[in-house]
Amino acid sequence: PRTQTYGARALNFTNPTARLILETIERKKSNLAVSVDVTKSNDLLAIIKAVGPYVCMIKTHIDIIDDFDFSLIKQLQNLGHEYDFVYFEDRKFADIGNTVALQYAGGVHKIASWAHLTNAHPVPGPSIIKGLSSVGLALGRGLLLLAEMSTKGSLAVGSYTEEAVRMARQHKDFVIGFIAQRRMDGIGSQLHEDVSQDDFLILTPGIGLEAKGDAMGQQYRTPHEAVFESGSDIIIVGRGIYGTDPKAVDAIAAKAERYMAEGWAAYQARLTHQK
Ligand code: UP6
Repeated sequence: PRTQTYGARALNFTNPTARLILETIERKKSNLAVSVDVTKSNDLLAIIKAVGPYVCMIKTHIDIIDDFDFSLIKQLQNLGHEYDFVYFEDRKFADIGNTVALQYAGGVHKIASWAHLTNAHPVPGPSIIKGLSSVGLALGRGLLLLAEMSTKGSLAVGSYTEEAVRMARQHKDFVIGFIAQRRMDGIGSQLHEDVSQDDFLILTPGIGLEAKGDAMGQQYRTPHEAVFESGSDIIIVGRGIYGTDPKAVDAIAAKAERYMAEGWAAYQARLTHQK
């Protein structure tokens, strides 16, 4: 997968969301996901409009919206169709199967009804996948496991990361990839299982061209480091794009275009250069 095109890799998956993501990346020539972590609906919508042309994916934290009303979802979906991207709700589920199924299907946000993709911490074990897939699989949704985190002192390392890969391999119909800082292929081969047919999407947060981190433990690497050196498939960029002023939409669009270009150049370099 490291040296296969996104378009060709669509055939490695049966999950419709995985295929949709890979086809969208190929169509738009963008492996950029923008994480829009703002608290007002209007800012969220305005930023999505500004970055829409440059992204394959918008990542949300829908539970931080102060003025949330379910009518926002229809507006998000309209933008998704207009600009041709998918939604990833970064919910980071972490509870027992029964509870996560309720959280995923219901509550105020009804995540499964609109988010193509969501994610879960592997900490409860395989039952969390069972719970979420009981809701999402029939809807054609996809799940990522958090195999690693971008933060200083993360506990998601070593055997924890390995077990996340093992869990994913047993549920390939629904688990389509990982939140991680690098490809997990090497780990797969340490499991003493046949991993030759594996393909998982690697989505990498903690990406920034200017800052090296923030005051709360976040750590940044560049698109080139993530995609070319570490084999990541999708770069997730938040504050590096919408920065300090969520109203400056022209500057936000220009930054998105720059990250898109960097991410794509790193991918093209990866296809042609052996590391
Ligand atoms: N995120 C990380 N690191 C992880 C997992 N998720 O930063 O390991 C998420 C955060 C935030 C985004 O919840 O929404 O990615 C990163 O935002 P930033 O680019 O503004 O730092």
